[in-house]
Amino acid sequence: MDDRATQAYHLLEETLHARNVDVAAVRTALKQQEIETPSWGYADSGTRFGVFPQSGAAVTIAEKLADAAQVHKFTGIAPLVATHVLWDLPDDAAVESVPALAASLGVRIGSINPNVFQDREYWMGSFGNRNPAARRKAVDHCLRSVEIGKQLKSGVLTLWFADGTDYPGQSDFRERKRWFQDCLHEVYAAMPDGMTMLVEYKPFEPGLYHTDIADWGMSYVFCRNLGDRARVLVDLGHHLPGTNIEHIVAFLLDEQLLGGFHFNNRKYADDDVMVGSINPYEFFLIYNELVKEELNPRGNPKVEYMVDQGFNTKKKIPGMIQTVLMIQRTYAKALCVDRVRLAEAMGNHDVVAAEQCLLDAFNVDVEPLLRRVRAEMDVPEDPLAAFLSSCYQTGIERDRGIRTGAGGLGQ
Ligand code: AFD
Ligand code: MN
Ligand code: MN
Repeated sequence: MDDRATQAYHLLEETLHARNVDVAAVRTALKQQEIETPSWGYADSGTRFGVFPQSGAAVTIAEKLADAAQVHKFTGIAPLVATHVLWDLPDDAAVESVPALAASLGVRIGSINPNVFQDREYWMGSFGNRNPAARRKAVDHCLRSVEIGKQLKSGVLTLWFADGTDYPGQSDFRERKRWFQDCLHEVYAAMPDGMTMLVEYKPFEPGLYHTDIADWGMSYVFCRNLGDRARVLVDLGHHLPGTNIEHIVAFLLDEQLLGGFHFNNRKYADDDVMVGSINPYEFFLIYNELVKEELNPRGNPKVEYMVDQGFNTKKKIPGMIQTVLMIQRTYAKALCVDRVRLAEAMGNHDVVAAEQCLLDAFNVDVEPLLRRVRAEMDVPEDPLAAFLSSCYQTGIERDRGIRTGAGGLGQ
């Protein structure tokens, strides 16, 4: 760190000490942060109106791991990579190639994502399909995903279902609920003790009239009925406008059922744009609840911090670095809340002072703190600038060019 950066850090340290913040503990927490980036974020995905393949986009799992490893190399806090079974691990050879490859790149496999939403048989659903053969196919694919998780030493099976209906009368809600429960039970029973099932919810898309796991409550009920290794996955883009997500997060934490996140942000729908890019204060308020649990643990098991984003108009690796830095910055801000003053203000019903505690933390320029932490972690103080000045992006564009295949949505 140069002298100006050092001076800025010490000024910030003074401010935080005056706000009852244990700066040494904050630096430790920031160094322990681990974020999972998705393999599909490095490949071409697109929208339902088309895919615009990018030069250098990853196609194979080897390329996706290599690109993810760059994000970890420059940020130091993104060692985990989510895999999507059909897009990344289509055969045993691909699965067998992963452990050595990941180890050589300094990354680890995070969650395993089955895909029960693209094959022809799933036209009318997977676990919610009236046809038992379709349900059988979906369960078998999830059972294979559990086996892959064992092989890759993944402790997390993340389940998202596109199941739903387009019109009233198309299907019976309660019949589908029972098919889901039975199928989930079979997959849950096959998981080894060290594996956790995260059940994701989404109120809309692709089902136009209903989706079978539409909100946190439905996921909660399924998880409760399964056992203590099933927990709720909160995808930030999966809420209707106006939903208070930080309240849902707090409620799930209190129930010890918060399994993890798919970080992204939305302006209109499930846009999968960069987390915090549209509503950074909401993201801060979510992290405020997570930090409260960290400082005063009440039993919620380990939370998985997973990114679920695609990049159509951004270049993918720099876009993912921006995302990881946004998550790091937001976590740092939440760690800067003066919780002594906040508790006093709450106790006195002093609403202005209470809100001001959060606003003060949100408005802290944490960059001097992050630069100090990065220097101590021996990663670049400006990870994005460092990556952009490296030759990696030009290298993959030269070597890979524009291709199609193995991206999200089966490109
Ligand atoms: C889509 C779904 C859901 C899922 C993700 C990866 O909406 O968020 O987690 O694809 O399969 O974004
Ligand atoms: Mn998701
Ligand atoms: Mn989504």
